[in-house]
Amino acid sequence: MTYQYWNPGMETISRRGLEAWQLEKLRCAVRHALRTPFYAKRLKEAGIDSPERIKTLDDLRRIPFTTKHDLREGFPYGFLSIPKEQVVRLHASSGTTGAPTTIYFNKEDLMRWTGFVARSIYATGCNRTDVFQNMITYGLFTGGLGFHAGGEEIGMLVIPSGAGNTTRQFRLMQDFGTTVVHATPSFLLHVEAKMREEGVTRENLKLRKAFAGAEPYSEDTRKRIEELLAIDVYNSYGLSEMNGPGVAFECQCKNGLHLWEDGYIGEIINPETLEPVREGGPGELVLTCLCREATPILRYRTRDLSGFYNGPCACGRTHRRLYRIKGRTDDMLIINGVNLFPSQIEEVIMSMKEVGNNYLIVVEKEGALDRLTVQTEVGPAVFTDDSRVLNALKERIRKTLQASITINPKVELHERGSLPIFEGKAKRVHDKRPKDV
Ligand code: DLL
Repeated sequence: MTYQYWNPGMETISRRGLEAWQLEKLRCAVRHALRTPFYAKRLKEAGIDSPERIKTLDDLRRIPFTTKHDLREGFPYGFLSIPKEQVVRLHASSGTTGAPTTIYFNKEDLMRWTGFVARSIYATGCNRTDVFQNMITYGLFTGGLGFHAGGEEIGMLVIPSGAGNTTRQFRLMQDFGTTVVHATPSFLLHVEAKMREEGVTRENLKLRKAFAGAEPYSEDTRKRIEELLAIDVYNSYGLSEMNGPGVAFECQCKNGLHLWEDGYIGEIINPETLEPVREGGPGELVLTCLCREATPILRYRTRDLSGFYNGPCACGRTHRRLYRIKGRTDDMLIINGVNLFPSQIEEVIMSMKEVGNNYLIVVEKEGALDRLTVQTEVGPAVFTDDSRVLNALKERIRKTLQASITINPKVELHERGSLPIFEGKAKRVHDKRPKDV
């Protein structure tokens, strides 16, 4: 296979060259950080009162971590390093789990971010002849405008369709010959189910590729979407605190996500001891943004669980690859003392062919104990007059889950299309246990 690079010099730079670049950019980031109310205090307390205190990349570890809590405390301007008149855009988290957090950009910040998204899209083999339908939420969420700008930078025809409304999405795909889409993996699974319902066949479409991200999903989910839609699916990782999408992305080898290390420094730590994890992980990903002036963020604890692959990638890029994100440390459920990530349940469900694309995880209190219920959709063939078919499948799913997660779940089977649909990030876990227990 031949590989194409958007920025060949930077994507294949030697590790030494990359580290020299990172050191220079880290000093710039510290210079900008010292101009913000938050870091002026935090960095000086840590003895870093000027960028010159950063002598080597190892000095990064002298910088204290930044958390979501810090960002909330700093709302609205505690992390702003430039005069407000120079800010040209802001993005914000929804604030559904607390006070909102806001990231500001100046013009150059936006250009740099766009460059990383363009580089990511190009790494999957797309070019200016592609027609790109951006089926994700526009607005304060970074997925819409971030991908939009990256696609335009490459010269693709970008259709800003936004999330939802599958009927209109299909019409746009057919009218304009869409070759690439971007969506959450859960919306892509829903698209496939809707295609069947609306009689749209793969042959009616020119679709070849999809970028799927913004939420965790398993390798089996990727395979399922690829098989059902006959396309290539590329994993896309990012977070608003680090601009948005375009932080790490899969290349055509689909074997880990290249972290764009000229824009972001990645570390993997043990979330309990906060010490670095050897051999690349697994552990919590910590990121330092090297490519934004308006809102510098240093050593941000993402809460995302990942790690680095060893060794080079066949594509020739020298930027290290992250494992598929398994989940967030704060997503972990403790069920009767056993730790469980929702992704472990998804892995089992998606590996069973007869189980549908949608599922929910419900946790309740039953007396003193926790009760886990997995609700999942199955095809019409199971709902016959003979309840033995249904019960046999239910039992098989239960046993397979129990063997994998060591918890005995209750399994409920639902008809296709009856569980809630998610246009944005899926909310698959309903933890109904009282919060103070
Ligand atoms: O989700 C940015 C984005 C937009 C990424 C479009 C990819 C595509 P936030 O809303 O701030 O930003 O959410 C960031 O989503 O910390 C992860 O927990 C999760 N996440 C994002 N991408 C992935 C992925 C955007 N590929 C949070 N796999 C992150 C697993 C992901 N989790």
